[in-house]
Amino acid sequence: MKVIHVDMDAFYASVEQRDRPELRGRPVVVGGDPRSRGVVATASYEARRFGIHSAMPCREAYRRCPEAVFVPPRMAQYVAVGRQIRAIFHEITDLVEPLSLDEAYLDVTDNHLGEPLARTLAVHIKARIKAELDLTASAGVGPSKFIAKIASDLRKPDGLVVIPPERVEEFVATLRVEKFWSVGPATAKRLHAVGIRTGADLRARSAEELRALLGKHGAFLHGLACGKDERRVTPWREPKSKGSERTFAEDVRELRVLLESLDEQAERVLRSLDKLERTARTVTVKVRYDDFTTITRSRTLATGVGDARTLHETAADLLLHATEAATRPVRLIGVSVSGFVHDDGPTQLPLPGV
Ligand code: DCP
Ligand code: MG
Repeated sequence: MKVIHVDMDAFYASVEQRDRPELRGRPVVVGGDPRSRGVVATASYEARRFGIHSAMPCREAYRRCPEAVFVPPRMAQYVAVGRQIRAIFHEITDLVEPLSLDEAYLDVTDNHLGEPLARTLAVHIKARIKAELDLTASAGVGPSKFIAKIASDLRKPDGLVVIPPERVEEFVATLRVEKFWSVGPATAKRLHAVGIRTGADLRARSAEELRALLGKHGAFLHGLACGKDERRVTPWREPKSKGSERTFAEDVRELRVLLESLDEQAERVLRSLDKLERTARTVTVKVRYDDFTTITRSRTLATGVGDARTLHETAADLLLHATEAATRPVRLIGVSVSGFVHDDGPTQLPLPGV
């Protein structure tokens, strides 16, 4: 497997410096107001020299560098840039697994450019991000996700580190356990307590010994230390529908109760559609009667369902006119939407977790 991990440098701050040239070369802190209780989302590399970092209270950041420029985040802009970055990735391979707005794994073992050298692809991606978006990214190349991710972090900013398979062993040997995927402060502490500080220390122990110490996790870490990481790059797939359903504690005969439940569910479904930045044209109502017979009734609208009210009204209409709800007791009721249309233009790539 050939994996590239790409991570943008000081992402939010770099976008601000790009869009506001007067901020270039200056310490920039993206986050809350320095007088507020907010925390730092990220800091430009100029600000990091003062010891400012993500998750630090803004007040502390101000104390460390009063001349820093504090900028409120513009999420919509970062989402838009994240989408542009992702579009570049998708020109290389379909196997893109985003970890956040500014970070993704790419499995380039087979790629759309037919390029055998992952390093060449990483150079190409960085160059395109620079040329088209005027931003810098760091990339790591390796035979697994684990290696690629650590590599991308080694020479930030604007870094490129390639760890070929034959160098994995020595690379992992010198890694501190804190750097290992899945090792948080608590695990690190337990490992330190028994004298395990590096990948080499992990390898020197048997898988059984590590299992005795940390359970399954221990065996997994032993595998990582031996260069074993079988995790695939799994692209995020857009769901084909979004729905909600509710089983009642007791079968329901009153229409009012069914309609109230539909109302609640319509809200919920719309919220998840908003998250996906999608609207949908087909509304489906599902009803399960007291004898477990289950029916679905759908209607496709001319345009996308834009608000909870339209969704609720369509669902209620289906329930009243196309089902036997209320004349028969109902055990479960649900509403779902499908037939997604894009909110703003058909060329967008979906963004998970935003
Ligand atoms: N972020 C945040 N809060 C955090 C960490 C990150 O809001 N505690 C946001 C701001 C970052 C973005 O996510 O710009 C990406 O996070 P990274 O960890 O990749 O950090 P940066 O891209 O800012 O810097 P680096 O160059 O170290 O990757
Ligand atoms: Mg980053």
